[in-house]
Amino acid sequence: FLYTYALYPQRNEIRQYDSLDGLWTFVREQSNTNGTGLVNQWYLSDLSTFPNATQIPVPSAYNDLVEQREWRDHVGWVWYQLKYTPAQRDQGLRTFLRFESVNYFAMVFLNDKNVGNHTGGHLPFEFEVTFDYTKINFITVAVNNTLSNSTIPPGEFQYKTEVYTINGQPYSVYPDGFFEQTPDFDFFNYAGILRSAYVLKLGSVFISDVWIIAQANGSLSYTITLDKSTTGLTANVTVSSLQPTTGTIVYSGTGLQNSAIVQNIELWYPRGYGYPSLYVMEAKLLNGTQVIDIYRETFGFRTVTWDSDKIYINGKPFYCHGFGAHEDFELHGRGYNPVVMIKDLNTMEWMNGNCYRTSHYPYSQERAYEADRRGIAVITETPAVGMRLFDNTNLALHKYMLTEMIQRDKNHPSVIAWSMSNEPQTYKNESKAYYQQLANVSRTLDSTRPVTNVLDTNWDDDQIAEWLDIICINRYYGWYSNTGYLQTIANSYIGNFLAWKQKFNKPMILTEYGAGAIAGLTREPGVDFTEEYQVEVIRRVHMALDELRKNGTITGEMIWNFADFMTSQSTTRAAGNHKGVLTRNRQPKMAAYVIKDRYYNLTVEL
Ligand code: GCB
Repeated sequence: FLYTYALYPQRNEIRQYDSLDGLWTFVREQSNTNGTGLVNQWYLSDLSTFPNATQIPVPSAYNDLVEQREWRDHVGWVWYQLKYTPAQRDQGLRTFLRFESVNYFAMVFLNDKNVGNHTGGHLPFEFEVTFDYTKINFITVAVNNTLSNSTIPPGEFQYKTEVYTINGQPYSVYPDGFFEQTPDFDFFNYAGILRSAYVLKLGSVFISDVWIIAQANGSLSYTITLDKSTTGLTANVTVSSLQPTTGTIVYSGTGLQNSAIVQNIELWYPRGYGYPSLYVMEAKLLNGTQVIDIYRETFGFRTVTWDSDKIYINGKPFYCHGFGAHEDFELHGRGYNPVVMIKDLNTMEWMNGNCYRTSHYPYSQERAYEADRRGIAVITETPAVGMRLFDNTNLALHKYMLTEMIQRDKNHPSVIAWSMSNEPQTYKNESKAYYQQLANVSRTLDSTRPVTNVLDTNWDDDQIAEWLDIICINRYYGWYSNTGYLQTIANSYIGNFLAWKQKFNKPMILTEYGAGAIAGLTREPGVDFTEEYQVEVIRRVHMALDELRKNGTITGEMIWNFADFMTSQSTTRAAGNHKGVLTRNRQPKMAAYVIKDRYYNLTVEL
């Protein structure tokens, strides 16, 4: 795997980029034809001349933009192409094609050349390219969304046949080549170029990474990495406050690496605990007196610590009350949309939430910057959901994804923990060594944040809890078990959490609980899938959480889910998962008001 540092694109005095967002030519291969386009080198053609060509917006999933079932449920290759004419004035700059997210496997071509490939749906990648300045260039991206045992997240892929013999003649149930693709996770496998794409234009040597570690005691250390090792270059670095006393320079220094104790800083706190003060580090790369690159990164001074019971931010016990969520919306699916992102964060704040988990993949980096600014604490999770096979192939890919994620998000003060995965089958013995290695990767890269994993195993069979700093647990008492028996809910939670606590004595967060409710479906007394039942289940869980919170067993809670979201089809899902306290359109169900009140009271109690 190729590691790219992939700093978030920036335009400034030195750096430029072109946005590649907009309509791209789009051609879908037949489902699972095993690469007709590659065999026939489609990247050599102008795809807009193909009879089945259409246009699809970037960023967006393609699945919900067409009426044909085969498009929505497509499994296999699709092709994106854009004609790009580079500006003459850019000759002499180094250029990179950058994609914030392509799900799942991407092969990127510039004209007749495969400039690079990337595996995994929700993290950025970039490849250096050489444009032809004398003509129109073709940027082609072939995307494959097929899931298997060795994709992360995994899925089942199975060809199916069933043949009766009727009067001596074969009678086949399934059409030729019929297959079933079943994701091992509970959300729709939206595919395509899901986030923005860019042409980055940089100088002959540039800043490829800035790693900032800033703690509550004012200690600051930074490392600037260049894209290639170059002697004789130096850096001028200043740090100034962004809010609330904008512009005050609190540090200036030189060198690609340095550290200091900065006086009189204002700390970054999650909302409810203080102000989320941010600073900006300006790194100027110098060749003698000539400025050859500038990168400005926001960050905050804050320290995350933990003991056996709690998480602390800047030494204050932090109780997270928030949401499991999805990047999911009508029409564009998992495609990035600033409108949805801002509405989501505003609605989280309206419900008085102070945290969320990026279930079940890293969210857009735009959102991480917004969480910094708003003071929302985030548990950032890799795309590993539903892991069941713990072999070396998956371990290598999983380590790669964890590394890419930490590389991308390390400077965000809002990120308070790294989650290695969601609900892996960690009752299996093989998971033990696998997760020990992953936890080591996390700690080696970033010793300033706790490492966690979201578990649905139990205290008596889980193999990996011992490697975790924080134990995150998903539980659905009163929904998947004891459905309808409200009186059993509170004790189920209390008993289960106390048993975990007794065995591992670590801080714990309930990262998922809840019940499905179809908006507008009501019954008194409530039954499953009514708004009343969702409220009743949630209230019972809150009774348990209050007890567990007061006796120090848990350090946080997150309702599943912030909003309804699309899944693949199943008899337990009605056009998606309805455990949202909001509808998919982000309008409140009854449960939203219960959460809003509870989170208000939790904020007031601080
Ligand atoms: C879980 C999963 C989540 C599902 C949820 C549910 O435990 O982590 O992805 O959507 O349960 O609603 O079943």
